[in-house]
Formats: sequence, structure tokens, C-alpha cells
Amino acid sequence: MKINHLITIPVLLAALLASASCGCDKTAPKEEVVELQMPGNPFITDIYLADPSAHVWGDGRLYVYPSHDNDPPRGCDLMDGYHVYSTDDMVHWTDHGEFLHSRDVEWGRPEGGFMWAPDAAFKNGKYYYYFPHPSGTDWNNTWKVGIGVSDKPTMENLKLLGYLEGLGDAFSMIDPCVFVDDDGQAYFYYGGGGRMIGCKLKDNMTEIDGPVVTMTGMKDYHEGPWVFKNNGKYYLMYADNHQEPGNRGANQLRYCWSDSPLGPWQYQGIILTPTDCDTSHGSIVKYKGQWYLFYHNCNISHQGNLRSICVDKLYFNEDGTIREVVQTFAK
Ligand code: FUB
Repeated sequence: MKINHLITIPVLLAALLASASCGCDKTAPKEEVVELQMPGNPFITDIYLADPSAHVWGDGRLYVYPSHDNDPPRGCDLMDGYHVYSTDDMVHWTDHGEFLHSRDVEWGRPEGGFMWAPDAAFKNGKYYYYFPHPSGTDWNNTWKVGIGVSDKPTMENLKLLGYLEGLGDAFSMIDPCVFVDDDGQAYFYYGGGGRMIGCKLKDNMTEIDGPVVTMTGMKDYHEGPWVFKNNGKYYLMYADNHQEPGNRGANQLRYCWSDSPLGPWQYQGIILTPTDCDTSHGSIVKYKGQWYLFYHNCNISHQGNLRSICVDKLYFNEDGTIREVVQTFAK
């Protein structure tokens, strides 16, 4: 069949531009949901992993970038050796192997360990990796956020690029999270110890751009920020302290939303009640039309710092609020 390119190309371009410029096209046809089987939780059982950051990249696979709990643990001190996992069906997962260890980090803590919750981002054809790590023996006061870059989502041949400068107080500089908006602007967040910081990143993904802002509006914020967008709204999920009088327990995952990626945030509710771990930390991603929550529990080890990664389906209500996720277990 012959196609009139003079007419169809401008029409197609206009449609593409309209859908790319705004994540809130209410007239867009509903995306088809592919009903995938679930793997049963935890879904990686041969080593202990925590803090899963999940992303879907251009090759159509879903990638998970977790941290790694070494057995036996000493709190979270001995965490080291990052792996990447990927799938195209949620059931079969490929371990792409260890690609970064504290011994590779030349500015890092001499004794190693403390390779905590990482995140990854894609920009200008490259995959960027952000990891928190102390630069000194006094680990709690010497945190930095290291950066690496790779041509592959598996972080193969990762080239280390130093650390992000100008972030401020090294005390709570853990749990980096990077969100790239529809217009290509990247935002960087970090924050433990009850404080969360956000800022823009320059196009090179290795320098901050403009002021560093303290995020406000969260309820009982502790650590583990995860920012994403759905239908034009920005969402922030985080782990709470869960230590108010009369309401004490292990950490939960809560969320807020905002009309801006740097807040102010408005508190909305709880996404996940405590797992059996000392901590909680997760990510939310849409894959093949379905939203998923990634998180960790301790159902294999029954020890708070030997964690295992899990995934369950997540659903939005019509008004954009998120339904509490039902944790599922091994099949
Ligand atoms: O995994 C080490 C630390 O524990 C993370 O950075 C926190 O989010 C908590 O999960």
C-alpha cells in the first residue's frame, strides 16, 4: 500500500510531540496491560539483596539495581558488591553479576563496606549509576554519592566519575534517587536521618544545577526517597520512622504527591506496612502497562539486616491515590 508521506509524517510528528511534552494526555488511548505471572517473594533467593531500584529502559527489559547484604552481617556495615538483575516476564531473572565493589572506589572509605542503596538513570544514550558510600573511617559523617557511567544497562565496564559535589551535609547523604522528567530535565534526591534534599542535575548528569532544596510536606520522613510521575502528577515514596507514641513498629513505605518535582509535597498515605525487616526501601515502576512496587523483606533469613528483594502489583485509584499494596509470599 502506498502512503502519502507528505501528509502522514507531519501528522505523526504532531501527535508524537503532543504526547511527549506532557505526561497527562487524558485523551490518550488506555495502554494495554500485559498480565504477567508473578515470581513469588522473595524473587532472588541465592544471595541477600535490599533497596531495589527498578527501571524500564529502551530495550524493553525491566532492570533492578539493589544493594547487597553480605552474610554474616554487621548491621549494614559490611554491605558491598553491587549486582544488576533484569527480566522480560517477571518470573525469569538474569543476574548480570557484580560490577562494582568498594575496593574500586578510589575516594572511598579505606575499610570498605557501606555500599548502600543505589539508583540508576538513562540520559543522552548513557546509563548512570549513583551510589552512597563514605569517604572516611568515620562513616556516618563522611558520606558522598559516587557516580559511574556505562554504555549498558547492566553497568558493564562501569567508568567511575568521582562523586557529586555541592550537595551539602555529608551526615545524611544516603539513598540517592534520580528522576528524569518528560522534558529531559533530571532531578537528584537523597536523604536519610529524617531529612530529604532535592535539586536539578545538569545535562551531563554529574553536576548539580541551581539550589539544593530541603523537601517539605512529608509525614514522618525517615529515608529512601523514590520519585516518579503518573498522569502529570509527581509522586514521592519514602520509608517512615513509624515511632510515634501509640503507633510504633518497623518502617513503612508512605507517599506524597506534588505538582512540581521539587515539592512542596502533600502527604497522601501508606503504600506498604512493615515487612519483617529493620528497614523498608522501595521503588515503583510501570512495566507492560502494569504498575509494580519493589521492596525488601527478611523472609529467608529472619534477620533484620539480611534482606531479600520482592515485587508486587500496585494499583492507582481513579483520583490518583495509591492503594495499599498486598504483600505476597513464596509460591
Ligand atoms: O541498605 C542500607 C540502608 O538501609 C539503606 O540505605 C536504607 O534505605 C535502608 O534500607
